[in-house]
Amino acid sequence: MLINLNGNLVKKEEAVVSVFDHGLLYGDGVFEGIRVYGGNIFRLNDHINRLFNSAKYIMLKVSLSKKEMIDEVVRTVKANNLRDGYLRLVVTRGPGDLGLDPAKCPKAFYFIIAAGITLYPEEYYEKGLSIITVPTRRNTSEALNPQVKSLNYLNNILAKIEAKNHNSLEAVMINNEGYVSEATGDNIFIVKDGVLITPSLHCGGLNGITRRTVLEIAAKLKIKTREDVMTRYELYTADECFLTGTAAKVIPVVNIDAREINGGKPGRVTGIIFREYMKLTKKMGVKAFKD
Ligand code: PXG
Repeated sequence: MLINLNGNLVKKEEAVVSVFDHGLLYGDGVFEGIRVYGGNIFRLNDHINRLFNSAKYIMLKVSLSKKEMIDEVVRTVKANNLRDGYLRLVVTRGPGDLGLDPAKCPKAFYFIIAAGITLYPEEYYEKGLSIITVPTRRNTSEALNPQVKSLNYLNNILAKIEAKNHNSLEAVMINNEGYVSEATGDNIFIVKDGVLITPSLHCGGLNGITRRTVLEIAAKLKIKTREDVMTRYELYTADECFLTGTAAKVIPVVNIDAREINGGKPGRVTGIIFREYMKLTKKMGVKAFKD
């Protein structure tokens, strides 16, 4: 496995970062999780745009242009001959003296890992997940905007821990107003009376690329969609529910806080969306290989 460390392809053992990197010391940095399907880097341009927006929000100057970053991602995929897998693209504030001030870090640092990832065991794509809502609230937009994919994921990690403490694989996070925002690393959708509904972005969910793709698929299939506020009531009384994310793809949810959804079985619309999504994964994006 070769890791791209600031433009140099190095062996895994040599891929190390400084203990003075503010990405490590303060979670000061941004990242993207990207998938490769059959040599196609799925929606790479969208990921790069989101990365640069996250960087802009935290006033982090990426040392490459968007185009150069895309080229580095492609180069890393090729060097690893990665036809199917997962990419983790990280930009940190870089090494600098101790102290919060980002001005202590003269130059941002980046690395790209090309590897595999499984978020949920395969069986759950067939039988669906049982999930719970947790006490930890999603960060408010005015504290740390959830649109920013920063290296500071403790808000989500705490929710994940709470879920696992209750033997649940995933948590639904509620915002401070009591509205559903998202899962810890996935967006959430429900189907109610034939309408596909997902929380509006101002409720505190990431503007997920899988979420966007699912909304586009629904539009194409003439399935009605709505982005709206949603409480636990809407979750509990949904006809279907599923989560979306780069790592998770589209995964059915069949139980929320001990309320069965669709009699405990993955729903029909969920299945349709999943299959359409999988078709698109090999089409939309940047092809890393010529064949
Ligand atoms: N919400 C949050 C908080 C996320 O981190 C999503 C939603 C889904 O967004 P995309 O663009 O992927 O549809 C994410 C993305 C991991 C991992 O390592 C997490 C994500 C993506 C890839 C890997 O757990 N989260």
